[in-house]
Amino acid sequence: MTNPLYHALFAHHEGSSRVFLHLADGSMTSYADFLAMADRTANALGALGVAPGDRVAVHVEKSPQALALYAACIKAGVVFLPLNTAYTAKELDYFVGDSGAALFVCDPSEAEAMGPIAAAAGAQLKTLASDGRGTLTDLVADQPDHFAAVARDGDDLAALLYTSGTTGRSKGAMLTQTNLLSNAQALVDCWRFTRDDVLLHALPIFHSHGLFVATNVTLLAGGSLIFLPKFDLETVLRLLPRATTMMGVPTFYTRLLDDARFDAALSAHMRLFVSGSAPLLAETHKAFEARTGHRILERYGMTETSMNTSNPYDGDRRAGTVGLPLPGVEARVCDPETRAELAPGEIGMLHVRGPNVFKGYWQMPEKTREELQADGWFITGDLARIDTDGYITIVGRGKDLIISGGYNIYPKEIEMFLDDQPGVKESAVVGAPHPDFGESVIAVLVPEPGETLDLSAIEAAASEDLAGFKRPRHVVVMEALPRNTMGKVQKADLRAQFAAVFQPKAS
Ligand code: MLC
Ligand code: AMP
Repeated sequence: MTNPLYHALFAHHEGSSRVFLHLADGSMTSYADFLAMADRTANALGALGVAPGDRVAVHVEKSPQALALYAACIKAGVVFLPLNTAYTAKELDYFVGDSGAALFVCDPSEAEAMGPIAAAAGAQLKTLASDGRGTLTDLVADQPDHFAAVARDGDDLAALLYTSGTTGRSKGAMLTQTNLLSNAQALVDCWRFTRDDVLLHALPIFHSHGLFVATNVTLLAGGSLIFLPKFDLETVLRLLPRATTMMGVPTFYTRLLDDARFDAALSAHMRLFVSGSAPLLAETHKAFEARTGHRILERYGMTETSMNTSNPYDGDRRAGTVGLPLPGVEARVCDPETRAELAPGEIGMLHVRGPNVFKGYWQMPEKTREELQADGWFITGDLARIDTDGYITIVGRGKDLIISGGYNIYPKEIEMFLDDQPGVKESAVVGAPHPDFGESVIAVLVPEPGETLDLSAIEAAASEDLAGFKRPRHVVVMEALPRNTMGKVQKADLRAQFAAVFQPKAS
């Protein structure tokens, strides 16, 4: 009987009085207390009839209890399905239904709205608030402190993470115990994590970066987390002196650099800053080094693969590159059409293979076959170049995708929504450089002949249906979209036309 992921991440902390979580208010949670909470939560899952292999959909704010639910799912062999807190009821309806979740845990404030969604999917509904209260917690409180780990194979699912797609329909990436464990092991090694590390954790825990990278790495190494509800500049500046490491999306680093209080003295004791989820501009890398003396370590990953490449801990952290493949991970650049491997220095589609690569898309065998080849190579959708010394540079995207503040936005999904709005004949959605979010969303709308669009009604509908981070930040009405002779919309033209929309105006 074994459960490799539970054993590697959690079992060695059982009974340990060492601190695992430092909260913003100064309170702390020991490993022993955290694991007792996880065991009670696992018993609560059992009491609800949630069985190994079942999915638990989780739409809650970041809290120690929410993290304990993750640990409980791993221990109980239940598939953890975290959902972005920004998702609207309409978006959640799809995820809960598609995953066939046995249990849906949501914030108490949304319980009424989520009732019909859970009922339609045949899921039980429980609540958990950011302060740890809720109907799930009430049930957890009555449970015994011990739960025996459920046996799992490395190939069993540990988590299901939805990622949007170019067709507009989200796909559930199935991540196994081995996927998560092999990646955490590689990162602990490469980034030299130890039990002395204190990681400033301001990322959400519903995505790969905050959950599988920052949290799993810390658990495996036995360090602790300064566990913040979100990235709040004042809190980060206040608590940074207590940390040894930090992980973030590029927006974290540009926001820090925008504040003069962030200087060499404040980060003198830090050993590592890691960036990922979106391109870190070389100029940010350089400005960071000039201000603090630290060279940010940039790595590259995806929901489907966790982390693939990293700049080296020792050696050249090359600005503008994502470094070298992690141990056990292979990377190659191929012709997007023929899939023939290209020579070093040539730009093409990046493929990766290794124990980190997911098992496939939930109940989408065809989609899985399109992107995950039978020989294990996964087609990332990112355009890259591999230099002769092995360094990889992501030069663009072969997929139509906007990354805003580390969140992925697929234009197709927004276009499908906009095309359905009254008076809209067609639409095109493109990204443009944004000083805070890296990129942000522009919508171009074409009205039906003779129609005048009610933009405020469209905006109101968007706030009902689309998560806030996906909503267009700039809307333009045009008589027609630019098309080539084949009739294909020329998004590159639109991107060029609106490239400066979010840039600060010269005074
Ligand atoms: C929030 N808002 C955003 C946004 N985040 N808009 C665009 N892009 C974003 N990323 C909007 C909200 O809808 C709201 O709009 C307003 O900003 C204020 O919300 P907030 O929650 O107070 O925002 P803020 O705290 O400023 O959040 C920005 C952020 C956050 C960058 C700190 O988005 C964040 O933590 N991003 C990290 C994402 C992440 O973890 N990605 C990893 C994916 S895994 P309004 O209109 O309602 O006022 C992955 C694999 C890998 O990619 O390689 O790691
Ligand atoms: P997600 O689907 O949210 O996991 O996002 C994965 C995508 O984020 C990748 O396919 C890349 O396009 C992008 N990404 C992640 N890390 C980096 C990075 N360091 N540089 C450039 N793009 C990145």
